[in-house]
Amino acid sequence: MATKHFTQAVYEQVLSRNPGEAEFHQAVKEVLDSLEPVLEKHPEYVEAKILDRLVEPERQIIFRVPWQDDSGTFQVNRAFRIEFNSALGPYKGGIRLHPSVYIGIIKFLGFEQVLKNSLTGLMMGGGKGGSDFDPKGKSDSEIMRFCQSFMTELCRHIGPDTDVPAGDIGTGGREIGFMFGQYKRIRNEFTGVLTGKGLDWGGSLVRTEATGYGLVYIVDELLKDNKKSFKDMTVSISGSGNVAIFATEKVQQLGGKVVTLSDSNGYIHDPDGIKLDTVKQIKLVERKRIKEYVKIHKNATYTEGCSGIWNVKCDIALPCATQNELDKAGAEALVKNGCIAAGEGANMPTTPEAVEVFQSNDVWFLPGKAANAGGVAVSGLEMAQNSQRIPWTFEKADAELKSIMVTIYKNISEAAKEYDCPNDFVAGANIAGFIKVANTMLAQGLV
Ligand code: NDP
Ligand code: 2IT
Repeated sequence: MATKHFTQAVYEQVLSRNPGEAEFHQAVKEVLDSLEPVLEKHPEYVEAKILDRLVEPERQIIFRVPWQDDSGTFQVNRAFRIEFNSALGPYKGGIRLHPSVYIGIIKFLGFEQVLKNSLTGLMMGGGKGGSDFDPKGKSDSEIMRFCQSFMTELCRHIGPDTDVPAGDIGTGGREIGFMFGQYKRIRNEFTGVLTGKGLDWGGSLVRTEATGYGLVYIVDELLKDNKKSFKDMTVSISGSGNVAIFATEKVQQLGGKVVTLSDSNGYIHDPDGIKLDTVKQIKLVERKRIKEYVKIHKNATYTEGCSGIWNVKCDIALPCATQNELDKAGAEALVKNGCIAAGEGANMPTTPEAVEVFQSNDVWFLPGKAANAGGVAVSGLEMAQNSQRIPWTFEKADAELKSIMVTIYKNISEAAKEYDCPNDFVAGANIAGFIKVANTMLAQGLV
């Protein structure tokens, strides 16, 4: 089939142009596989080389970040900003600070972000940034000096109408504050150049909670569509950062019971239901490890290592830590224990083999670019409030978030039905996200 040959050629080009970037290859392959039937129906996309252009970032910036640690020693990190696609608006996407960061991770995240941002219905292109800097164990002063040096270089490439970074793994409110301060100082501008800002200086209510809440809103919509709800559901969540904490909060508000959380060292299981106040104190206030939890709640257990978390019996699984954390064995264990749905709070936490296990066992599976879009959606609302110079109430931002997540569910379900794969939300999200970007790229000419 001609179009099959066409996506194969695009994929081969991606492999040869981006050697060794396994996560980027994985993200592209999943999308290209979903788009075969779309290309059959739309030869104009093939002719205009939309896919060839979509997989090649518009701009890739790699830079050095020198900084001084508390002992006076000079340190050097490597940082990236990939400005992937600006068809729908300024580049938009988070900054990841984690020792595993290299260009393949940032490209995969930037590529996902293009389609995710399209799904939100807001005017945002896609981008992503980050560094191999490890914030763990660093003092506030070290974090500040790193963030200032990082922004000293990045500030020349970004702007409120050009590229608007935000948080991701390792980048939260503290880091955004230091980065914003340095941008303002160098550029002499107080603008909405970053999202996830503090509430006193241009941040949006609900942005902190948005990714976790949005994840639960979209899974709730899926459940309602199938005459079910979170009430009395047992939910397994991985991670214990921003996304995991606020997903837990919303599940609990809707009457579900969250029984697990984790970090990169291991996981906790509390059969009585996670006590979120304890988790917030350990993670957000003390910045300690999740295993501290079992010192306080004696019925809970801590297990070293992460993969066993998916052996805990649950109705719904929400992986909220990092890429490829839920593999085939994990998915098989979830299926065996009667899990009915999985939603990705993290970006690409489920391996392709695990997705296959879910789909072939009729476990509803919501992919990250739809399920975790609530974070960037409220970032888009923060940009709107910054432009208006008027903050919205919590209720207004939360209602907008909910409405965006419900609309995403509707759009991806309809796309899946239109392309004869009902309930394949991976295909639905890729197709619905892609079509808007593709039509816009056609309209904007060869750029
Ligand atoms: P945080 O830094 O707040 O938390 C990350 C959590 O994941 C921590 O518990 C961390 O444990 C764990 N984790 C990180 N790396 C690994 C690893 N290699 N193996 C096991 N666990 C790991 O980040 P967020 O909660 O913001 O992000 C979590 C995921 O959600 C990421 O995939 C991110 O891209 C995605 N996401 C985030 C959004 C946001 O608005 N923040 C929006 C959309 C998606 P440890 O402390 O041990 O490192
Ligand atoms: O992966 C993501 O969508 C994010 N880390 C949030 C990006 C943003 O710009 O809010």
